Amino acid sequence: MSNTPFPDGFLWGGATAANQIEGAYDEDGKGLSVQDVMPRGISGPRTERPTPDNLKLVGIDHYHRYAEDIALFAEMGFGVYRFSIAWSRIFPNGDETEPNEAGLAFYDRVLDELERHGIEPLVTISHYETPLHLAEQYGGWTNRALIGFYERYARTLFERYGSRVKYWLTFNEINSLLHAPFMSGGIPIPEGGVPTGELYQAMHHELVASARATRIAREVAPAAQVGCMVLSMPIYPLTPSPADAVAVMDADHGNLVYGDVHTRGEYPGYFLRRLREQGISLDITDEDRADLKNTVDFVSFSYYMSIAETADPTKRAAGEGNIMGGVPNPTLPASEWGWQIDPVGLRLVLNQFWDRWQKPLFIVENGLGARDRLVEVDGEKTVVDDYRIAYLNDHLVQVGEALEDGVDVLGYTSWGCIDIVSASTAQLSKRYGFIYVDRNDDGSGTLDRYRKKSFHWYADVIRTNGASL
Ligand code: BGP
Repeated sequence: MSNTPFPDGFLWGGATAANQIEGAYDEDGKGLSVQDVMPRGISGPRTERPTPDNLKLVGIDHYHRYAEDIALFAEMGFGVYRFSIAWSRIFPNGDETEPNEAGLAFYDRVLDELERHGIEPLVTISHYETPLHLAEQYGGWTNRALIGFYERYARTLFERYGSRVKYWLTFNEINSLLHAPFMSGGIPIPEGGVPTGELYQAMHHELVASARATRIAREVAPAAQVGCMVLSMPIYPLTPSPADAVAVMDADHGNLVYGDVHTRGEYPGYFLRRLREQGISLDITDEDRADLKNTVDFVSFSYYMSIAETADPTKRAAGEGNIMGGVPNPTLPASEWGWQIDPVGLRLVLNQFWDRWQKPLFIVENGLGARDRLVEVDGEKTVVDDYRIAYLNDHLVQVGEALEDGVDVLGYTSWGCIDIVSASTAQLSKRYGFIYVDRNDDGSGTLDRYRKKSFHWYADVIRTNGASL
């Protein structure tokens, strides 16, 4: 009996996103993305064009330091590394017919380094990085034309990298679109907000695009495993009243419909009722319905926190900067940003997704954002991040419980395996990494990298395949 529930071949690693790590926002022909005009993340207004206070313009300069960073990931023993390809590096405006070769060549170099170190790539095709031109000229994903642009982009990636990349994710947190239309769907937000019907139509376009990419992958890169990626958040009833249980079911349905469509190939009845009750009729063609039948090989998700729900909306509040609202759970502690810490919730959501979809699962984001302090220990600069070790250890123990429950889990990529710019706050002070990066919210710093205490802890976890937890 091995002394760990983690199976041989379990994929241990870390995750990042192009817009939060690379910088070089206009280098080698890259076009602007919606992120380049979001200097405050989802916590503040967009700007017309990039402003110097937008930390993502430089990020942590991974565009030039990728070899050094990947060598550090290899030092921890990563078996897999999740990263996104910046759509506007490949198609600067998004609607061109020919790709930007310099953009493609950059990711060739990243894949070369990963191969050198024997690290499996896990590629996110679209991670909140819609080309700004598609947002401004077409209205983002509310426009059906984006399906064709995304198809061309995905086909280009599968043709170029299909023999080197096995694991693909179509959209990052595809279920965030209704909550963050500009960041997630490239949808410009007018004064009165985006009409709900247009948001649901945009959601439909993304689901069709995801399914078409899955079909293209099967044609062009037969060895590829294509997954959807959703933001998971277990929802507990604030009281045992049936009304609160119904409130939980309704909130859960708002999240689960994306995984349902990706695994069943059609819209579930509860979703069609939701549209009917709001008087929304979607433009769904017969071709769309056929496309949606191209279901995924696995389901991946991010997990940070759980939330409570109640039939009494006056009790609603949300953690600062998190995409999904909800009601604070009085039984749980919270991070500095109000994200409630619930390791057991990860076991619950693994069981819920496995029971519901019976598809292999991949945890592609989990981590603790914190204000780390760089100190010197035995002459070395480091961060004594026992709080992050505790958070990750507790969550990984629960992954082990879910494996004992019989859940099929492919792997785990901790979010922000190196300090990068936060999506919600667009700051660097909300740090997640096993590696500290010397860059501050005012843009100052040397960009030097330093191993935190968690760097060595995680290397042990990987070396022992979880036995050291
Ligand atoms: C998820 C995004 C990631 C990452 C993560 C942490 O929603 O997929 O891009 O940013 O949130 O959130 P934050 O960076 O806002 O702390």
